[in-house]
Amino acid sequence: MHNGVSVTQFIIEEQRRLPGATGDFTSLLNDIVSACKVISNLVNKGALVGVLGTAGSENVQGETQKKLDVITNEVFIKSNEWAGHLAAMASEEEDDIYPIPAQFPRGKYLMSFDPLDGSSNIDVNISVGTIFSITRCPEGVNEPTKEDFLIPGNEQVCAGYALYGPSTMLVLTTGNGVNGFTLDRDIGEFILTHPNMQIPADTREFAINTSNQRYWEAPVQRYVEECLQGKEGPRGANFNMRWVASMVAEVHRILIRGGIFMYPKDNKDPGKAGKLRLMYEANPMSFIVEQAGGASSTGRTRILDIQPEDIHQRVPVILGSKNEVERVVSYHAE
Ligand code: AHM
Ligand code: MG
Repeated sequence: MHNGVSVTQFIIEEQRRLPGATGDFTSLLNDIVSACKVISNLVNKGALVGVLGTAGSENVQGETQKKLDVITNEVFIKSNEWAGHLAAMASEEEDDIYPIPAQFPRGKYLMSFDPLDGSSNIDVNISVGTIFSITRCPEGVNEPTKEDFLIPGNEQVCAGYALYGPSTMLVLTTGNGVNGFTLDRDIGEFILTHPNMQIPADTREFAINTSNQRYWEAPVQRYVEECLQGKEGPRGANFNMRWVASMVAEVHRILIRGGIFMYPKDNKDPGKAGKLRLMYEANPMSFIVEQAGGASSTGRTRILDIQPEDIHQRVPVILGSKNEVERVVSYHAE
């Protein structure tokens, strides 16, 4: 027996407070939790179970897929397709949406996910994660198409991530704050360890891949330059820098101790608005960050207000401690 609150208990209690809740959503979350436990186990065993290395294929974005990208995508789909809660799924690793196969009942939710984010870190044994976002399937739609997924982030019902780090954690929001759960492997349950997570409004830590510096726009150049000047510069304070190259790990750090994360617009490839994907990365993370008191913007627009145009759309992302994000946004406005 454990004495903590399990994620299942937490969700059931949260749903009970909502009039008209059917238990459907609780059950969907249970399937997601199960998928994350399976992925955690695979990531944890790594080379012992032969899952490291490349798969020899490319995804729709033209990126080389890792074996674990492919395997975890399969795990997420198989865990979530059968129970009758979803109408369709969209994955970073799939060209098209995945409608629920005809042998299963269709439900009222749509789910978008990145089964293994930060996959360049798998082979070097650095933290990776899974990110997911749930929206309601538009009223009256039984055979959803790509277009039905193009719902702005501010309509998400739930967003979350699993972080496969020194411990495996699940962090969730249903629009009522952010809560973190740690996987207790001995009992196989995620236990509430980080209730009501809050991002401090101020920070002295930034995260950006500076190898792209020559491609950044002027406002981001200015912000980073001012941080680098430290005590002697206009900010009058020394800044620290981190870059894990796993967005889940960066967002988690920011939820724990504050910070700003940027994958900004740059002119490296004029065909791409940024690196990160709106549906699988930017929207769910922005929902979590805002629910924890932080802010999230492209530099010009609040991410949750963007009307998506394509399921694989990319956007610039600047998120984290509110006052720093607002500063970068104000530099864009000048
Ligand atoms: P992925 O979904 O293909 O793993 O790419 C997303 C990742 C993010 O987790 C991370 O913030 C970023 O890509 C790192 O990019 P870079 O390698 O350019 O620093
Ligand atoms: Mg990925």
